Amino acid sequence: MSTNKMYEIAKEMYSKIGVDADKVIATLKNVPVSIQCWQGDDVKGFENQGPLTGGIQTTGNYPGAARNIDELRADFEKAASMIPGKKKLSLHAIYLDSKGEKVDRENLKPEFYDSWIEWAKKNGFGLNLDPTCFSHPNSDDGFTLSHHDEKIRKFWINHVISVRKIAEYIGKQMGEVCASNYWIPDGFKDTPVDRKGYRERLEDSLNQIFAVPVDPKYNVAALEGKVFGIGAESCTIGSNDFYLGYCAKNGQYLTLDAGHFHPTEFISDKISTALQFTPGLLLHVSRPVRWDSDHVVIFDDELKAIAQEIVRSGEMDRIHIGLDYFDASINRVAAWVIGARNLEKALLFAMLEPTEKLIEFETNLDYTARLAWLEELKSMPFEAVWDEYCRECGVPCGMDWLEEVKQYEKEVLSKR
Ligand code: RNT
Ligand code: ZN
Repeated sequence: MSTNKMYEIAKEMYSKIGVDADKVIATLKNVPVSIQCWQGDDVKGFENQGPLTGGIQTTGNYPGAARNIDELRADFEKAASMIPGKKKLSLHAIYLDSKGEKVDRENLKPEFYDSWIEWAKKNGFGLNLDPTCFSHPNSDDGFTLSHHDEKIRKFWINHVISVRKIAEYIGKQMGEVCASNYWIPDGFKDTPVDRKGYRERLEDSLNQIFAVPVDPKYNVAALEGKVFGIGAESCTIGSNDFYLGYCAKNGQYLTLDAGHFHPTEFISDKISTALQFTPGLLLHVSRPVRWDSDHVVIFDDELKAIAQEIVRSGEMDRIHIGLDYFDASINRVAAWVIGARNLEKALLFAMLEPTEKLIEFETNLDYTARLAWLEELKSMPFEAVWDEYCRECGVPCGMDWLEEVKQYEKEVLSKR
């Protein structure tokens, strides 16, 4: 049966349960999703050749990683041509284009990002920019914004402030908000004594950073907590509690990364709380496997639950949806495509839900009907709507994209 016919039937079935599939497709097309640039080169960036630090790790040695800006851009363009929907690229400060100029992270200049702006505009992508508080000699002992050494702490405050201004500049150039995720890796390998002192200094650093005004139309910053990192197993200064408190008190955005909690804790359950007490959220949709392993996002129950919470909240404009994973054990372009398509799929799946009807069951204490319907929805003809969405976005349907990636690998990636 042709895709069109299948879609027509699916549409009718969804309309019987009160869901307008055409409308869902039209809405989803305009929901921006951020894709992490760092999947393309194993979080190396273009500032120096130092090791990846901060307690995160990319594992695998699949050939073909991008080695420079041109390769990273070409790879991302390839991936983006297979991902439906409105895309933003999330950059880290270390992906700057300084054209050989030696870089001082304390004083990054907006012009280092001009070529990204030009490229993004040409390709119809949005841009986000994060400060990089890792992979630098000044973070080698594991501390940045909470450091007891005032000189080092000041260095990192200045770095984040310079990125804050550049992010606002990018937002102005792009004519839309540039979101910044602040992830501060600071933590202790072994049990610390002065947790209080480190947390107070982190708070003070953030206060100094947020004292520098930016236009929220062009930049918002979100704070990302974490339970532990490699080499920082005993205490993370910027825990989720710390940031939830900070954001609620100071009116800042909170970041929830799916890999940053204890293995039986899920961010899908945290979205509604965070939305209630903060101005908004940034999501790092990721997939932890036993630890914060940053596996490629798959279409699993938690991904669906995250998407349902986003959609059911009715607050999409307060949520910056982004991906965060880096798998170096498979083709990196495919990693982008698989994870981003899955996130789009999960959003579509969630948007095809008759939420009001389900809420009505719940309110009437008819949990039987609620359960029956939630189960029934899983076998509705969702795939036909997904294919139609891909078709309308001009990206491959079904598995057609894989051949393209294989071809790209043969012609481009394997020659690196
Ligand atoms: C690390 C955080 C952080 C990074 C990126 C590179 O645990 O998740 O978001 O993955 O900033
Ligand atoms: Zn993250």
